[in-house]
Amino acid sequence: MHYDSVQCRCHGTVREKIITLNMKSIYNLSPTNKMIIRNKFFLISLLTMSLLLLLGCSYDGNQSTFDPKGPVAEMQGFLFDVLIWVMAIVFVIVEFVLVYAAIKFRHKPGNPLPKQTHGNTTLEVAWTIIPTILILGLGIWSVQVLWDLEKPPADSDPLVVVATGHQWWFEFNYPDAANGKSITTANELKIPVGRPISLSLSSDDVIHSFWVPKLAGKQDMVPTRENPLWFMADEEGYYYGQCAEYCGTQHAQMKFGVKAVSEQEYLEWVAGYGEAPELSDEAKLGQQIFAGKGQCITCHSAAGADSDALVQARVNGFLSGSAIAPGPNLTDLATRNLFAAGIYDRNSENLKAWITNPDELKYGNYMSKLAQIYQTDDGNASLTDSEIEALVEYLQSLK
Ligand code: HEC
Ligand SMILES: [Cu+2]
Repeated sequence: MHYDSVQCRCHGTVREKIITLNMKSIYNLSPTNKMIIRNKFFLISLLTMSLLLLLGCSYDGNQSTFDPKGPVAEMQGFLFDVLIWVMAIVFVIVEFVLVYAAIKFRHKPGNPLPKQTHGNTTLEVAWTIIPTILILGLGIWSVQVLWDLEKPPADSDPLVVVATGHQWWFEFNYPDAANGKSITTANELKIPVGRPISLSLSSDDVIHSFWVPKLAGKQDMVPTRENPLWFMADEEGYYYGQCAEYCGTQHAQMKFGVKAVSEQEYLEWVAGYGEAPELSDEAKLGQQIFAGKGQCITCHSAAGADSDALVQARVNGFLSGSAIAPGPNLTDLATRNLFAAGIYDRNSENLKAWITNPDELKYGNYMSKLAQIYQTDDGNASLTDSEIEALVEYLQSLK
Protein backbone atom coordinates (compact mmCIF):
# COMPACT_ATOMS: atom_id res chain seq x y z
CA MET A 1 0.00 0.00 0.00
CA HIS A 2 1.12 3.52 -0.67
CA TYR A 3 -0.87 5.56 1.84
CA ASP A 4 2.07 7.77 2.73
CA SER A 5 2.51 9.00 -0.78
CA VAL A 6 -1.10 10.22 -1.01
CA GLN A 7 -2.21 13.74 -0.14
CA CYS A 8 -5.31 13.34 2.02
CA ARG A 9 -7.81 15.83 0.70
CA CYS A 10 -11.02 13.87 0.89
CA HIS A 11 -11.80 10.14 1.19
CA GLY A 12 -12.84 9.80 -2.42
CA THR A 13 -9.56 11.04 -3.78
CA VAL A 14 -7.58 8.98 -1.36
CA ARG A 15 -9.24 5.82 -2.44
CA GLU A 16 -8.90 6.73 -6.07
CA LYS A 17 -5.23 7.45 -5.62
CA ILE A 18 -4.61 4.21 -3.79
CA ILE A 19 -6.25 2.28 -6.56
CA THR A 20 -4.32 4.10 -9.28
CA LEU A 21 -1.11 3.65 -7.41
CA ASN A 22 -1.75 -0.05 -6.86
CA MET A 23 -2.53 -0.52 -10.53
CA LYS A 24 0.64 1.33 -11.34
CA SER A 25 2.65 -0.79 -8.97
CA ILE A 26 1.29 -3.90 -10.67
CA TYR A 27 2.35 -2.57 -14.07
CA ASN A 28 5.75 -1.69 -12.67
CA LEU A 29 6.39 -5.17 -11.32
CA SER A 30 9.32 -7.15 -12.59
CA PRO A 31 8.41 -9.83 -15.16
CA THR A 32 8.86 -12.65 -12.60
CA ASN A 33 6.54 -10.98 -10.09
CA LYS A 34 4.01 -10.42 -12.87
CA MET A 35 4.17 -14.12 -13.70
CA ILE A 36 3.58 -15.00 -10.06
CA ILE A 37 0.52 -12.75 -9.84
CA ARG A 38 -0.84 -14.04 -13.13
CA ASN A 39 -0.25 -17.61 -12.03
CA LYS A 40 -2.04 -16.93 -8.76
CA PHE A 41 -5.05 -15.49 -10.60
CA PHE A 42 -4.95 -18.45 -12.94
CA LEU A 43 -4.71 -20.95 -10.07
CA ILE A 44 -7.51 -19.33 -8.09
CA SER A 45 -9.85 -19.27 -11.11
CA LEU A 46 -8.93 -22.85 -11.93
CA LEU A 47 -9.68 -23.96 -8.37
CA THR A 48 -12.99 -22.08 -8.30
CA MET A 49 -13.98 -23.58 -11.63
CA SER A 50 -13.15 -27.13 -10.57
CA LEU A 51 -14.99 -26.61 -7.29
CA LEU A 52 -18.06 -25.44 -9.21
CA LEU A 53 -17.80 -28.45 -11.50
CA LEU A 54 -17.39 -30.83 -8.56
CA LEU A 55 -20.49 -29.38 -6.92
CA GLY A 56 -22.42 -30.88 -9.84
CA CYS A 57 -21.24 -34.40 -9.01
CA SER A 58 -23.02 -36.84 -6.81
CA TYR A 59 -22.29 -40.47 -6.24
CA ASP A 60 -25.84 -41.71 -6.51
CA GLY A 61 -27.46 -38.96 -8.64
CA ASN A 62 -30.18 -39.83 -11.16
CA GLN A 63 -27.72 -40.58 -13.92
CA SER A 64 -24.74 -41.80 -11.93
CA THR A 65 -22.77 -44.79 -13.21
CA PHE A 66 -21.42 -45.33 -9.68
CA ASP A 67 -24.72 -46.53 -8.31
CA PRO A 68 -25.53 -49.68 -10.34
CA LYS A 69 -28.95 -51.24 -9.87
CA GLY A 70 -28.66 -54.34 -11.99
CA PRO A 71 -26.20 -57.12 -12.88
CA VAL A 72 -24.96 -55.59 -16.16
CA ALA A 73 -24.19 -52.17 -14.67
CA GLU A 74 -22.68 -53.88 -11.61
CA MET A 75 -20.28 -55.98 -13.67
CA GLN A 76 -19.31 -52.97 -15.78
CA GLY A 77 -18.82 -50.91 -12.62
CA PHE A 78 -16.64 -53.62 -11.06
CA LEU A 79 -14.47 -53.85 -14.19
CA PHE A 80 -14.12 -50.06 -14.15
CA ASP A 81 -13.15 -49.99 -10.46
CA VAL A 82 -10.49 -52.68 -10.86
CA LEU A 83 -9.00 -50.96 -13.94
CA ILE A 84 -8.95 -47.56 -12.21
CA TRP A 85 -7.34 -48.93 -9.01
CA VAL A 86 -4.68 -50.95 -10.82
CA MET A 87 -3.85 -47.93 -12.99
CA ALA A 88 -3.84 -45.61 -9.98
CA ILE A 89 -1.43 -47.85 -8.07
CA VAL A 90 0.91 -48.17 -11.06
CA PHE A 91 0.74 -44.40 -11.56
CA VAL A 92 1.61 -43.65 -7.94
CA ILE A 93 4.54 -46.10 -7.86
CA VAL A 94 6.04 -44.88 -11.14
CA GLU A 95 5.59 -41.18 -10.30
CA PHE A 96 7.01 -41.69 -6.82
CA VAL A 97 10.18 -43.32 -8.15
CA LEU A 98 10.46 -40.64 -10.85
CA VAL A 99 10.03 -37.67 -8.51
CA TYR A 100 12.24 -39.26 -5.84
CA ALA A 101 15.04 -39.84 -8.33
CA ALA A 102 14.69 -36.37 -9.83
CA ILE A 103 14.97 -34.70 -6.42
CA LYS A 104 17.56 -36.93 -4.82
CA PHE A 105 19.92 -37.03 -7.78
CA ARG A 106 19.43 -33.49 -9.02
CA HIS A 107 22.44 -31.42 -9.85
CA LYS A 108 23.89 -29.46 -6.94
CA PRO A 109 26.81 -27.06 -7.11
CA GLY A 110 30.02 -28.89 -6.50
CA ASN A 111 28.53 -32.34 -7.13
CA PRO A 112 30.75 -34.47 -9.30
CA LEU A 113 29.26 -36.30 -12.29
CA PRO A 114 27.64 -39.50 -10.86
CA LYS A 115 28.83 -42.94 -11.84
CA GLN A 116 27.55 -43.68 -15.36
CA THR A 117 25.81 -47.05 -15.73
CA HIS A 118 24.47 -48.76 -18.77
CA GLY A 119 21.38 -50.86 -18.14
CA ASN A 120 20.39 -53.25 -15.41
CA THR A 121 19.16 -56.53 -16.83
CA THR A 122 17.14 -57.60 -13.78
CA LEU A 123 15.31 -54.26 -13.56
CA GLU A 124 14.65 -54.06 -17.28
CA VAL A 125 13.29 -57.59 -17.46
CA ALA A 126 11.09 -56.86 -14.43
CA TRP A 127 9.58 -53.66 -15.78
CA THR A 128 8.88 -55.28 -19.11
CA ILE A 129 7.34 -58.45 -17.76
CA ILE A 130 5.21 -57.01 -14.94
CA PRO A 131 3.32 -54.45 -17.09
CA THR A 132 2.90 -57.03 -19.86
CA ILE A 133 1.29 -59.47 -17.45
CA LEU A 134 -0.89 -56.71 -15.98
CA ILE A 135 -2.07 -55.40 -19.32
CA LEU A 136 -2.63 -58.85 -20.81
CA GLY A 137 -4.55 -59.91 -17.70
CA LEU A 138 -6.78 -56.84 -17.65
CA GLY A 139 -7.24 -57.01 -21.43
CA ILE A 140 -8.29 -60.65 -21.47
CA TRP A 141 -10.62 -60.11 -18.52
CA SER A 142 -12.20 -57.02 -20.18
CA VAL A 143 -12.92 -58.94 -23.38
CA GLN A 144 -14.30 -61.83 -21.34
CA VAL A 145 -16.69 -59.44 -19.53
CA LEU A 146 -17.67 -57.91 -22.87
CA TRP A 147 -18.65 -61.33 -24.21
CA ASP A 148 -20.39 -62.32 -21.00
CA LEU A 149 -22.52 -59.19 -21.10
CA GLU A 150 -23.41 -59.48 -24.77
CA LYS A 151 -26.49 -61.64 -24.25
CA PRO A 152 -28.82 -62.33 -21.34
CA PRO A 153 -28.05 -65.58 -19.48
CA ALA A 154 -28.94 -68.58 -21.66
CA ASP A 155 -31.35 -70.11 -19.12
CA SER A 156 -33.36 -66.88 -18.65
CA ASP A 157 -36.58 -65.78 -20.33
CA PRO A 158 -35.85 -62.22 -21.49
CA LEU A 159 -38.52 -59.70 -22.44
CA VAL A 160 -37.85 -58.45 -25.97
CA VAL A 161 -38.16 -54.70 -26.63
CA VAL A 162 -37.43 -52.91 -29.90
CA ALA A 163 -36.26 -49.36 -29.08
CA THR A 164 -36.14 -46.75 -31.82
CA GLY A 165 -34.53 -43.32 -31.54
CA HIS A 166 -36.26 -40.32 -33.12
CA GLN A 167 -35.31 -36.66 -33.09
CA TRP A 168 -35.88 -36.15 -30.07
CA TRP A 169 -37.70 -38.93 -28.30
CA PHE A 170 -37.61 -42.69 -27.79
CA GLU A 171 -40.09 -45.25 -29.07
CA PHE A 172 -40.50 -48.66 -27.42
CA ASN A 173 -42.18 -51.57 -29.09
CA TYR A 174 -42.85 -54.86 -27.28
CA PRO A 175 -43.62 -57.47 -29.95
CA ASP A 176 -44.85 -59.77 -27.17
CA ALA A 177 -45.35 -57.83 -23.93
CA ALA A 178 -47.27 -60.75 -22.39
CA ASN A 179 -49.64 -63.39 -23.80
CA GLY A 180 -48.75 -62.39 -27.36
CA LYS A 181 -49.92 -58.76 -26.93
CA SER A 182 -47.98 -56.16 -28.89
CA ILE A 183 -47.44 -52.75 -27.33
CA THR A 184 -46.02 -49.47 -28.63
CA THR A 185 -45.18 -46.76 -26.16
CA ALA A 186 -42.76 -43.86 -25.90
CA ASN A 187 -40.32 -42.17 -23.55
CA GLU A 188 -41.06 -44.46 -20.63
CA LEU A 189 -40.05 -48.10 -20.72
CA LYS A 190 -41.99 -50.18 -18.24
CA ILE A 191 -40.25 -53.38 -17.23
CA PRO A 192 -40.86 -56.12 -14.70
CA VAL A 193 -38.21 -56.13 -11.97
CA GLY A 194 -35.81 -59.09 -11.92
CA ARG A 195 -36.41 -60.13 -15.54
CA PRO A 196 -33.72 -59.63 -18.20
CA ILE A 197 -34.73 -57.16 -20.91
CA SER A 198 -33.34 -57.89 -24.34
CA LEU A 199 -33.28 -54.72 -26.42
CA SER A 200 -32.89 -54.32 -30.13
CA LEU A 201 -31.79 -50.74 -30.81
CA SER A 202 -32.30 -48.79 -33.99
CA SER A 203 -33.10 -45.31 -35.26
CA ASP A 204 -35.29 -43.90 -37.98
CA ASP A 205 -33.38 -40.68 -38.57
CA VAL A 206 -29.86 -39.93 -37.30
CA ILE A 207 -27.57 -41.85 -34.95
CA HIS A 208 -28.67 -41.76 -31.31
CA SER A 209 -27.38 -43.64 -28.31
CA PHE A 210 -29.34 -45.49 -25.66
CA TRP A 211 -28.06 -45.05 -22.12
CA VAL A 212 -29.51 -45.85 -18.70
CA PRO A 213 -26.45 -45.30 -16.48
CA LYS A 214 -27.77 -47.27 -13.49
CA LEU A 215 -28.68 -50.31 -15.60
CA ALA A 216 -26.09 -50.63 -18.39
CA GLY A 217 -23.51 -48.88 -20.54
CA LYS A 218 -24.24 -46.98 -23.74
CA GLN A 219 -25.15 -48.53 -27.07
CA ASP A 220 -25.58 -46.67 -30.36
CA MET A 221 -28.91 -46.56 -32.20
CA VAL A 222 -28.03 -46.57 -35.88
CA PRO A 223 -30.51 -46.27 -38.78
CA THR A 224 -30.97 -49.54 -40.72
CA ARG A 225 -29.04 -51.52 -38.08
CA GLU A 226 -30.19 -53.47 -35.04
CA ASN A 227 -27.80 -53.25 -32.12
CA PRO A 228 -28.37 -55.57 -29.18
CA LEU A 229 -28.24 -54.58 -25.51
CA TRP A 230 -29.62 -56.19 -22.40
CA PHE A 231 -30.06 -55.26 -18.79
CA MET A 232 -32.05 -56.15 -15.72
CA ALA A 233 -33.26 -54.06 -12.80
CA ASP A 234 -32.74 -55.63 -9.36
CA GLU A 235 -34.94 -53.11 -7.57
CA GLU A 236 -38.21 -51.41 -8.38
CA GLY A 237 -37.73 -47.77 -9.21
CA TYR A 238 -37.51 -45.07 -11.83
CA TYR A 239 -34.23 -45.05 -13.73
CA TYR A 240 -33.25 -42.09 -15.85
CA GLY A 241 -32.02 -42.54 -19.39
CA GLN A 242 -30.51 -40.18 -21.88
CA CYS A 243 -29.52 -40.06 -25.52
CA ALA A 244 -25.73 -40.14 -25.45
CA GLU A 245 -24.87 -39.33 -29.06
CA TYR A 246 -25.22 -35.78 -30.33
CA CYS A 247 -28.26 -35.83 -32.58
CA GLY A 248 -29.36 -32.22 -33.14
CA THR A 249 -30.99 -29.24 -31.45
CA GLN A 250 -32.71 -31.09 -28.63
CA HIS A 251 -30.13 -33.82 -28.06
CA ALA A 252 -29.65 -32.76 -24.43
CA GLN A 253 -33.40 -32.95 -23.86
CA MET A 254 -33.78 -36.38 -25.40
CA LYS A 255 -34.35 -38.30 -22.22
CA PHE A 256 -36.48 -41.21 -21.11
CA GLY A 257 -37.36 -43.19 -18.04
CA VAL A 258 -37.21 -46.87 -17.23
CA LYS A 259 -39.89 -47.75 -14.73
CA ALA A 260 -39.15 -51.06 -13.06
CA VAL A 261 -42.30 -52.42 -11.43
CA SER A 262 -43.38 -55.75 -9.91
CA GLU A 263 -44.37 -58.55 -12.28
CA GLN A 264 -47.98 -58.10 -11.13
CA GLU A 265 -48.05 -54.36 -11.85
CA TYR A 266 -46.40 -54.93 -15.21
CA LEU A 267 -49.00 -57.50 -16.24
CA GLU A 268 -51.80 -55.14 -15.19
CA TRP A 269 -50.34 -52.41 -17.38
CA VAL A 270 -50.09 -54.83 -20.32
CA ALA A 271 -53.68 -55.98 -19.82
CA GLY A 272 -55.00 -52.42 -19.61
CA TYR A 273 -53.04 -51.15 -22.59
CA GLY A 274 -55.26 -50.26 -25.55
CA GLU A 275 -58.51 -51.05 -23.70
CA ALA A 276 -61.02 -48.28 -24.47
CA PRO A 277 -60.52 -45.72 -21.68
CA GLU A 278 -63.36 -44.28 -19.66
CA LEU A 279 -64.07 -40.83 -21.02
CA SER A 280 -65.90 -37.90 -19.46
CA ASP A 281 -68.00 -35.72 -21.76
CA GLU A 282 -65.19 -33.20 -22.02
CA ALA A 283 -62.70 -35.98 -22.79
CA LYS A 284 -65.02 -37.26 -25.54
CA LEU A 285 -64.97 -33.80 -27.07
CA GLY A 286 -61.16 -33.91 -26.78
CA GLN A 287 -61.13 -37.24 -28.58
CA GLN A 288 -63.04 -35.69 -31.48
CA ILE A 289 -60.62 -32.78 -31.70
CA PHE A 290 -57.71 -35.24 -31.53
CA ALA A 291 -58.99 -37.02 -34.63
CA GLY A 292 -60.51 -33.97 -36.29
CA LYS A 293 -59.65 -30.30 -36.04
CA GLY A 294 -56.41 -30.85 -34.11
CA GLN A 295 -55.15 -33.42 -36.65
CA CYS A 296 -53.19 -35.02 -33.84
CA ILE A 297 -53.99 -38.43 -35.28
CA THR A 298 -51.81 -37.89 -38.35
CA CYS A 299 -48.74 -38.38 -36.15
CA HIS A 300 -50.01 -39.96 -32.92
CA SER A 301 -51.79 -43.23 -32.23
CA ALA A 302 -53.91 -43.32 -29.09
CA ALA A 303 -55.77 -46.59 -29.31
CA GLY A 304 -53.26 -49.42 -29.35
CA ALA A 305 -49.93 -50.44 -30.76
CA ASP A 306 -48.61 -48.93 -33.96
CA SER A 307 -49.12 -51.38 -36.79
CA ASP A 308 -46.18 -52.88 -38.65
CA ALA A 309 -47.40 -51.09 -41.77
CA LEU A 310 -47.26 -47.73 -40.00
CA VAL A 311 -43.75 -48.40 -38.71
CA GLN A 312 -42.61 -49.52 -42.16
CA ALA A 313 -44.19 -46.39 -43.70
CA ARG A 314 -42.12 -44.23 -41.35
CA VAL A 315 -38.91 -46.01 -42.26
CA ASN A 316 -39.72 -45.79 -45.96
CA GLY A 317 -40.61 -42.14 -45.52
CA PHE A 318 -37.28 -41.47 -43.89
CA LEU A 319 -35.28 -43.43 -46.45
CA SER A 320 -36.99 -41.61 -49.33
CA GLY A 321 -36.22 -38.27 -47.72
CA SER A 322 -39.81 -37.26 -47.09
CA ALA A 323 -40.67 -35.16 -44.06
CA ILE A 324 -42.64 -37.69 -42.10
CA ALA A 325 -42.86 -36.87 -38.40
CA PRO A 326 -43.94 -39.86 -36.41
CA GLY A 327 -45.11 -38.83 -32.96
CA PRO A 328 -44.93 -40.76 -29.70
CA ASN A 329 -47.70 -43.32 -29.28
CA LEU A 330 -50.04 -41.84 -26.68
CA THR A 331 -52.15 -44.93 -25.86
CA ASP A 332 -50.83 -45.14 -22.28
CA LEU A 333 -49.80 -41.49 -21.83
CA ALA A 334 -51.66 -41.15 -18.53
CA THR A 335 -49.60 -43.98 -16.99
CA ARG A 336 -46.33 -42.10 -17.52
CA ASN A 337 -44.60 -39.84 -15.00
CA LEU A 338 -43.04 -37.52 -17.55
CA PHE A 339 -43.63 -36.40 -21.12
CA ALA A 340 -41.86 -34.58 -23.98
CA ALA A 341 -39.06 -37.16 -23.81
CA GLY A 342 -38.68 -37.18 -20.06
CA ILE A 343 -38.35 -33.45 -19.44
CA TYR A 344 -41.73 -32.36 -18.00
CA ASP A 345 -44.00 -33.80 -15.33
CA ARG A 346 -47.13 -35.11 -16.89
CA ASN A 347 -49.81 -32.90 -15.39
CA SER A 348 -52.69 -30.96 -16.94
CA GLU A 349 -50.94 -27.61 -16.65
CA ASN A 350 -47.81 -28.77 -18.51
CA LEU A 351 -49.83 -30.66 -21.12
CA LYS A 352 -51.88 -27.54 -21.76
CA ALA A 353 -48.73 -25.48 -22.25
CA TRP A 354 -47.38 -28.18 -24.57
CA ILE A 355 -50.43 -28.32 -26.81
CA THR A 356 -50.68 -24.51 -26.85
CA ASN A 357 -47.12 -24.08 -28.07
CA PRO A 358 -44.69 -27.01 -27.94
CA ASP A 359 -41.84 -24.80 -29.15
CA GLU A 360 -41.97 -22.79 -25.92
CA LEU A 361 -41.32 -25.96 -23.92
CA LYS A 362 -38.94 -27.72 -26.27
CA TYR A 363 -37.51 -25.52 -28.95
CA GLY A 364 -37.18 -26.98 -32.45
CA ASN A 365 -39.33 -30.08 -31.90
CA TYR A 366 -40.91 -31.65 -34.98
CA MET A 367 -44.47 -31.33 -33.69
CA SER A 368 -44.24 -27.54 -33.86
CA LYS A 369 -42.32 -27.66 -37.10
CA LEU A 370 -44.66 -29.91 -39.03
CA ALA A 371 -48.17 -29.98 -37.52
CA GLN A 372 -50.56 -27.82 -39.53
CA ILE A 373 -52.09 -26.18 -36.46
CA TYR A 374 -48.77 -24.60 -35.40
CA GLN A 375 -48.06 -22.89 -38.70
CA THR A 376 -49.23 -19.58 -37.21
CA ASP A 377 -47.47 -16.24 -36.71
CA ASP A 378 -46.67 -16.82 -33.04
CA GLY A 379 -46.44 -20.63 -33.17
CA ASN A 380 -49.55 -20.98 -30.96
CA ALA A 381 -52.04 -23.71 -31.89
CA SER A 382 -54.97 -22.57 -33.99
CA LEU A 383 -57.31 -24.03 -31.38
CA THR A 384 -59.41 -22.29 -28.75
CA ASP A 385 -58.59 -22.47 -25.07
CA SER A 386 -61.52 -24.76 -24.36
CA GLU A 387 -60.56 -27.05 -27.25
CA ILE A 388 -57.08 -27.37 -25.77
CA GLU A 389 -58.54 -28.08 -22.34
CA ALA A 390 -60.73 -30.81 -23.81
CA LEU A 391 -57.64 -32.31 -25.49
CA VAL A 392 -55.80 -32.30 -22.15
CA GLU A 393 -58.76 -33.97 -20.46
CA TYR A 394 -58.71 -36.65 -23.16
CA LEU A 395 -54.94 -37.20 -22.93
CA GLN A 396 -55.16 -37.47 -19.13
CA SER A 397 -57.69 -40.32 -19.52
CA LEU A 398 -55.40 -42.44 -21.69
CA LYS A 399 -54.40 -45.31 -19.43
C1 HEC B 1 -46.66 -33.46 -37.43
C2 HEC B 1 -46.83 -34.49 -36.47
C3 HEC B 1 -47.54 -34.18 -35.15
C4 HEC B 1 -48.81 -33.69 -34.97
C5 HEC B 1 -49.83 -33.33 -36.04
C6 HEC B 1 -49.01 -33.62 -33.54
N1 HEC B 1 -47.89 -34.06 -32.89
FE1 HEC B 1 -47.68 -34.28 -30.89
N2 HEC B 1 -45.75 -34.86 -31.15
C7 HEC B 1 -45.11 -34.97 -32.37
C8 HEC B 1 -43.72 -35.23 -32.14
C9 HEC B 1 -42.65 -35.42 -33.19
C10 HEC B 1 -43.54 -35.27 -30.74
C11 HEC B 1 -42.23 -35.50 -29.98
C12 HEC B 1 -41.61 -34.17 -29.70
C13 HEC B 1 -40.35 -34.26 -28.90
O1 HEC B 1 -40.41 -34.72 -27.76
O2 HEC B 1 -39.30 -33.82 -29.43
C14 HEC B 1 -44.85 -35.05 -30.16
C15 HEC B 1 -45.09 -35.07 -28.78
C16 HEC B 1 -46.36 -34.98 -28.24
C17 HEC B 1 -46.66 -35.22 -26.85
C18 HEC B 1 -45.67 -35.69 -25.78
C19 HEC B 1 -45.64 -37.20 -25.80
C20 HEC B 1 -44.57 -37.85 -24.96
O3 HEC B 1 -44.62 -39.06 -24.80
O4 HEC B 1 -43.67 -37.19 -24.51
C21 HEC B 1 -47.99 -35.00 -26.69
C22 HEC B 1 -48.78 -35.15 -25.42
C23 HEC B 1 -48.51 -34.61 -27.98
N3 HEC B 1 -47.49 -34.61 -28.90
C24 HEC B 1 -49.82 -34.28 -28.22
C25 HEC B 1 -50.31 -33.84 -29.46
C26 HEC B 1 -51.65 -33.33 -29.67
C27 HEC B 1 -52.72 -33.23 -28.60
C28 HEC B 1 -51.73 -33.01 -30.98
C29 HEC B 1 -52.91 -32.40 -31.70
C30 HEC B 1 -53.32 -31.12 -31.24
C31 HEC B 1 -50.45 -33.33 -31.59
N4 HEC B 1 -49.62 -33.81 -30.63
C32 HEC B 1 -50.16 -33.17 -32.93
C33 HEC B 1 -45.69 -34.89 -33.61
C34 HEC B 1 -46.96 -34.41 -33.85
CU1 LIG C 1 -30.56 -38.56 -29.77
